[in-house]
Amino acid sequence: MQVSKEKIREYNQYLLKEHQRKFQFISSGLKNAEDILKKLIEFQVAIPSWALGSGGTRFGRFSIGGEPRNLEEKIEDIGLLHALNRASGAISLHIPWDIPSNASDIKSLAAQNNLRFDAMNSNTFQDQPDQRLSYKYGSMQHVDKEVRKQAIEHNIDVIKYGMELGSSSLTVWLSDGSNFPGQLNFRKAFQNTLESLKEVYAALPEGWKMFVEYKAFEPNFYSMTVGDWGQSLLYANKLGNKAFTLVDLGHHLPNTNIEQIVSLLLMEKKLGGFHFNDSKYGDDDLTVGSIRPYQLFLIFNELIEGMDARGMNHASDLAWMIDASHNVKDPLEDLLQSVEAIMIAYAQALLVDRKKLSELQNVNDVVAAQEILQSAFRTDVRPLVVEARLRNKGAIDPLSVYRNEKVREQLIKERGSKIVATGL
Ligand code: LRH
Ligand code: MN
Repeated sequence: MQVSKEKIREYNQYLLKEHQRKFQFISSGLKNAEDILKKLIEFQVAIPSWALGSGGTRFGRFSIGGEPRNLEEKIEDIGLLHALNRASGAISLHIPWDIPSNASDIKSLAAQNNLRFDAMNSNTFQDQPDQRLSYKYGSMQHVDKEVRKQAIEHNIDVIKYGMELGSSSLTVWLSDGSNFPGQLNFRKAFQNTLESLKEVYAALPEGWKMFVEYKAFEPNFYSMTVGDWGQSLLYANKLGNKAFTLVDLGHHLPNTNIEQIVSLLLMEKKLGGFHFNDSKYGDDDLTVGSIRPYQLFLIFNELIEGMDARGMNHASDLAWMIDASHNVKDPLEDLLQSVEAIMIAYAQALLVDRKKLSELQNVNDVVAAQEILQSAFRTDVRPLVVEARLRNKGAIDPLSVYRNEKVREQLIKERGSKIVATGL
């Protein structure tokens, strides 16, 4: 289902005056409004192909209806999101959930929807029906060389799909680990995993990157073989300069200072990208910014500080991806909210007077330094985010257009109410 530019312009008419009043108010108080707008317009977030249907937990899954039945419909749904917010211009595929039936058709359909392919994701955390060897006791860590070989070959296949689609990076998240003391030799598990990753790394085409995603627990609950940023950095350093760490916000132990991790990984030139979501307890995969918006702002604050210190391009030098699961919300509404939260946190962090902050840090003026950050976080930057979207031919209020156009109802009519999309 599509929402045309004309339709979006019509909806914007009603909200334009009020937006211009608010935009005038905030931009008149800013020296760098145009620079911030330019950065917001360029900033694109990749949408996970596995999060376009209703998610679930082991306790249950509640269908929303109208879920995409194939990769083509997933691309259309993301195309719709992008038409509304003009900040969702990329799709991150998960193999084998999204094997492209015909890569060139899929590539042109994505282009028609102004979408590019971001990182490809491999899957050695499930056994596929036609799979020879099981990943029950892990994949790249496995004591059996044949199982490791199977996992390596799968990742190389994923790279091939990505090359056909124009992707240029591979995310490797390994569910490998152990549930009980004594089950695993940690050192051998690390070395098996490193040897396996080296074979995948060797298969990376020119210009490709590998992202090593870490996770503290689940589905293993005693040890994870890529369990934290330190272990991921160890792998990335031992693999080479095409390998980087990937920070999924939900993959940390409670109260972890993620913004400090981000700052140090950037300093080490080993931060590859993000899986944005939010959580209160574990890997809850909730809407971005819905639980800890200040943490999200602090992460963007460190990102801008670190990226500007190295002259990096905010929009293209790191991989910006969402990784969420929608148990009670309409997946498309949830993703619209998540992209909005990311743009707001980025805009707030762009307000920070870094020169002043550094001067105050150099004289240990703790109160004034904190006030610099909190006044940026307490600034309503939504008119800046809306103006960037408007200049990008998007909707002033994507969620209300989505609802007024009765998109979900239409999708249910078109696709039925019982469809279960591939993914989590
Ligand atoms: C693991 C993870 C990983 C994906 C999966 C869908 O928790 O974050 O990034 O492969 O979710
Ligand atoms: Mn993830």
